[in-house]
Amino acid sequence: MEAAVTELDIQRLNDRFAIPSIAQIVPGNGGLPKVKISSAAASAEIYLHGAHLTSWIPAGAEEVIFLSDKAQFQDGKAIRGGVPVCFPWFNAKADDPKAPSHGFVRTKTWELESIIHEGNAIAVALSTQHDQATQKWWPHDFHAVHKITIGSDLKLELSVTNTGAARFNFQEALHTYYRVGDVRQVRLSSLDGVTYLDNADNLREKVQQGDNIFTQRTDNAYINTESELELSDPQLRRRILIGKQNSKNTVVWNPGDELARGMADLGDEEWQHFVCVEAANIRSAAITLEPGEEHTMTANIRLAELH
Ligand code: TA6
Repeated sequence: MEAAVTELDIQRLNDRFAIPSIAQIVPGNGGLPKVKISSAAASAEIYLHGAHLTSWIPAGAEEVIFLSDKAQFQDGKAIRGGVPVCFPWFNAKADDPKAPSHGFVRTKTWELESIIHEGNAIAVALSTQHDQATQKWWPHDFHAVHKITIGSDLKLELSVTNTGAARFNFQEALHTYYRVGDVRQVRLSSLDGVTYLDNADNLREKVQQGDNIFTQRTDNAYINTESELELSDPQLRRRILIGKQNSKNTVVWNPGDELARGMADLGDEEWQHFVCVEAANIRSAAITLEPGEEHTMTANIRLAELH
């Protein structure tokens, strides 16, 4: 159990990192500390819990990131929505069904490392590393940095370094929840022709036919694709362009009506207002790091007018 963060802790964080009238650390939901950014280019919120971005609003635009009204903000729980950081495994841990889904870093409190101007953007870096609790699940020494660059575009960079004496493999995902008007009206292109494993159909291998549309539960892990995708949203009258680097997989998820009803931290109708498009390296694309090696996966997100 991690100690609660006190007002004094928050004051000390602000003494070190705040940028007057642009970036400050404040108590968020559940009293969890969050970095609140409000610049000319955009506003955003990032919890130290899981280094979890929960909001990004470019100037002149509407919220781009979905956050469940029933999201839980407490130690040991993953926040439903935003950008969960999945590491060092994806979904259930293959050799331990009791292990936390999507790994353990999304429920850890990360250290704030820096908040700096980068052009017209603000870059927030948070880090975490192995400890006794993580080594219970995964016996490796690692250091991870999540650098989030908030501007008229959004950049997410997840860097992992092997700080131990032995090679390790890991899986990762930036499990981004994009806010949409009505998921049944959006189209995601272009994964046309890309092979995927359908997690809603016993991981059967299939090939994407045309654009993704969302009329039922979708849980697809696309293999060997580095394409930039476009999420067209007629109701919010915008496109979200989703690029990535050093990521071989893209995961596309929406629970649909039935699965959503069983999720305590998601409102019954909220499944209609998001789709997850995730830069990832999972399964056969898991990353191997020799001692001292580092790997960075990046997601680049920007808005565009509807065609
Ligand atoms: O990204 C798709 C997925 O792996 C789905 O299978 C579903 O489990 C989703 O992630 C949410 O996982 P969570 O552990 O956050 O409930």
